[in-house]
Amino acid sequence: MSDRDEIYMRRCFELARKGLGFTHTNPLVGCVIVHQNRIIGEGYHHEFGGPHAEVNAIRSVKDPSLLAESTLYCSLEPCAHHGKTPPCSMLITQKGIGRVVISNLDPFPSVNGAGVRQMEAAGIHIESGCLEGEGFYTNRRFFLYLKQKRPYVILKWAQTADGFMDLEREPGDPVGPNWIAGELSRTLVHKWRSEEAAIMVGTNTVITDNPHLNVRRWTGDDPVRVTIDRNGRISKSANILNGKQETIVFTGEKGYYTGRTRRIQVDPSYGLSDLLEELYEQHIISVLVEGGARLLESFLKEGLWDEARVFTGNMFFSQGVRAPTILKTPDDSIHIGDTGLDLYLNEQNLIYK
Ligand code: AOF
Ligand code: ZN
Repeated sequence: MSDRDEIYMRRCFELARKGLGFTHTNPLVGCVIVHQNRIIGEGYHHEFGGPHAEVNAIRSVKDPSLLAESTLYCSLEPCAHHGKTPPCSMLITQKGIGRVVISNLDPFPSVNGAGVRQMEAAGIHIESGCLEGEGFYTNRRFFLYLKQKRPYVILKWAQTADGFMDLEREPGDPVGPNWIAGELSRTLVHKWRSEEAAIMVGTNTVITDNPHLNVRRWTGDDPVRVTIDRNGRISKSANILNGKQETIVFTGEKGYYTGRTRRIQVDPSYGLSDLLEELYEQHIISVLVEGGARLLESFLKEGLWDEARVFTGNMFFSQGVRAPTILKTPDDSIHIGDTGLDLYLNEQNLIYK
């Protein structure tokens, strides 16, 4: 594999990421077709159920007679199964494409190497494993969901410079949520909400903040709202129960859940891993956990997290609700205006095997 191959594969990842928030539970896939070192076609998977990246890339080529002398780059192994669309491996073979470079094999059980085998049997030269670490990172939600049978878990919180997440507040307190991070960070959080399949907060956060948990400062789909209300403490008039958005409530109480607000029965022994298993059953590929402190701590304690995004503002509270701590150095640190943003990856879960 050459440096050139890596350049084109990076373009595939760039294209793939355009689908973030729209393709779940399918992967993010980008595809580039190159003829004599010139890109003659590009495509990506835009939305769940839509054409695959390879189909879009092949369709975009103006002169199909060049395909036989071209290389097709794809961030994921072309599929070999008849799903919602016919197999891409067959299309590539029919078009007479001579060389295919891929990053990762597709862990989806009905593909998983079959795409490569089919194309090889047709005489296509295949090279796989090009930038496979980056490919895995691009599709980390998809890989983890299929292999661990649970959603990819992203923890998010904002803390003061002295490590507090909030002041001690009571329900209905006129103070309202103390937004610690800046305006731009709030917008970024709405973008993140649009990128994940679900968003989750604990009972106390619903009671004290009465959040809507929708996408307002960005465009895109609202995530499925998820909360736990073991003993039915959440008021029926809470925004989260307004039926305007798909919502799942894990509760021991029966009653008022109808339409887009679904209830999942829990008993006292029900833990976070049970909850994640159930979300997997509900086809939820990823979840953004936005608080409160206790829920975030539980995910951290049980090692049931894959990524954490922590804002640090400039203010000092001196007292209040302590923010969780992660005992490792951040994998990346940037500034969003005057707010710090640290990114932590849980390497234990993010190993490409
Ligand atoms: C995609 N987009 O670009 C590629 C995919 O139900 P289907 O027919 O859309 O098939 C979905 C599976 O196909 C998906 O889980 C993945 O394994 C494979 N490849 N899927 O949605 C793409 N290349
Ligand atoms: Zn396909």
